[in-house]
Amino acid sequence: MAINLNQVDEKKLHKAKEYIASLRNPNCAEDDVFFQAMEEVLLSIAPLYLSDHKYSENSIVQRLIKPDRIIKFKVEWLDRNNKIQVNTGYRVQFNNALGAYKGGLRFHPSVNEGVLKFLGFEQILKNALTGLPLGGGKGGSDFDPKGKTDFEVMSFCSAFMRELHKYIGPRMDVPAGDIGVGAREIGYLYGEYKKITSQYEGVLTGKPFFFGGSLMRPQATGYGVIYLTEKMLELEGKDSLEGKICTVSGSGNVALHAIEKLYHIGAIPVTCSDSKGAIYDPRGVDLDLLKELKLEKRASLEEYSKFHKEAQYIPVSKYPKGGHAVWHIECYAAFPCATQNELTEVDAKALIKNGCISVSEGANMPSTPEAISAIQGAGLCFAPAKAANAGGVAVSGFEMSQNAQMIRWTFDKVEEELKNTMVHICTDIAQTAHDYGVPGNYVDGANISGFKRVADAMIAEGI
Ligand code: NDP
Ligand code: 2IT
Repeated sequence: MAINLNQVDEKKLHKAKEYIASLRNPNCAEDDVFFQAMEEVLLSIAPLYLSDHKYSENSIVQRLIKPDRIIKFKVEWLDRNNKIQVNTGYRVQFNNALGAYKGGLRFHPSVNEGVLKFLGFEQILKNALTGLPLGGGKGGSDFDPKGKTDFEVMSFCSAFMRELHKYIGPRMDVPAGDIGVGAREIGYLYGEYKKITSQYEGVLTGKPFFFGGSLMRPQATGYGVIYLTEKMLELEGKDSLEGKICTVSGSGNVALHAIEKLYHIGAIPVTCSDSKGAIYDPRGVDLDLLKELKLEKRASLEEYSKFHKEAQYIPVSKYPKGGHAVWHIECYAAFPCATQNELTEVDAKALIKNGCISVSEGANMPSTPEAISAIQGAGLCFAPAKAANAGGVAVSGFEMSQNAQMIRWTFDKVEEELKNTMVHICTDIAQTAHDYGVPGNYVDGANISGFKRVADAMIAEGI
């Protein structure tokens, strides 16, 4: 049943908004990001929820916003001096209405329960949008891989898996990578899982290719963002990215592959960033150098300007007040690919003023609510994370299929399926936005489409 989101009883909507606001826990700052993610979704779906009573009759909102369980554990590991170190590990198993819990692991000092609840909640709807049988979850640790030796990372990963293995399985919960967790970490985690269980099974995705990983999984998220953006621009009657200046933030897995795909299609990505600063290279960033610095040497971006004198390095201390340097550079399209809340209202206004026409979220929730409002208010195209970055988890789903069947897809096959998936997600959310009376609003389109799939499954499965 499609309803016009603009024609819902104002009084009921007001009450719904009061209920949503009451979900914020003022005594727990950690939960702010979780509330931010939840509020956006609940505001999008409120008119649908109020009009189609099956959702309230089945208490869907109350059930959807509570994780099935949060597993929290101590991780004790040995550092290079044989000293015992202690971190906290987590797995948030949020919702498995559509399939096994699925979502990445983040290793970063900022990880806490609130961050993982926000990521797990987003993951439920993102995974639903892929059309694959995947539930939503997320996990990780406050462990910081930066500055650690390979041996220390291995020691930590083994200790982490010694506890996590009790709660995961190829039909139960399948973790993958996220910030601070790439092929190296997945390799160590998988090795330990196999030692403990003696099972060769697809319990993790993002594995290196030679022991069961899917071709293209490293590229999938970044490439997927660009495929979806190209489709969105086509649907919205805008010029393609070919020949256009683009700005990208981050310099990790997602950012590097978004930059790579931008080059493939003839666009000119001129920026990237890390947690210490940003690079602006007006001729287009040097991707080979970036890969060497970030993937091989794990160095700071400051090194980049030693090789390219004409490039500008802007340290975080020089960023505009309340903003981020990358978004103040003129561009046709912008791609935030680093972390949450890295694109503020100040940044959004700069993008709009400089003539940017499109923003696509490669990272999870990189734009603040105020930034999204400004971007949509000014009529820019806006592709929300749960749609734009779904290519990573989609190829993880393909990896699970390949592992279950003991087969390997070719690079071309994975790429074709990824492209189809991203185009399908884009047309689906555009159509949903249209059907519900908010054409061009890809945020509402994604939230409603994902919500309906999960909620309908929850209703069909009962309690
Ligand atoms: P990586 O660890 O490979 O890279 C993260 C990048 O973001 C680095 O450049 C890092 O800089 C920067 N960064 C991390 N935290 C901060 C911070 N607090 N402030 C400023 N910069 C920061 O991670 P990914 O590329 O995998 O992930 C990037 C984003 O994409 C995340 O939001 C993640 O959740 C999302 N994502 C990832 C997917 C995947 O398949 N990997 C799939 C879908 C979404 P530095 O090196 O200095 O730390
Ligand atoms: O945020 C994400 O979608 C990911 N980090 C990837 C999850 C996955 O299971 O591949």
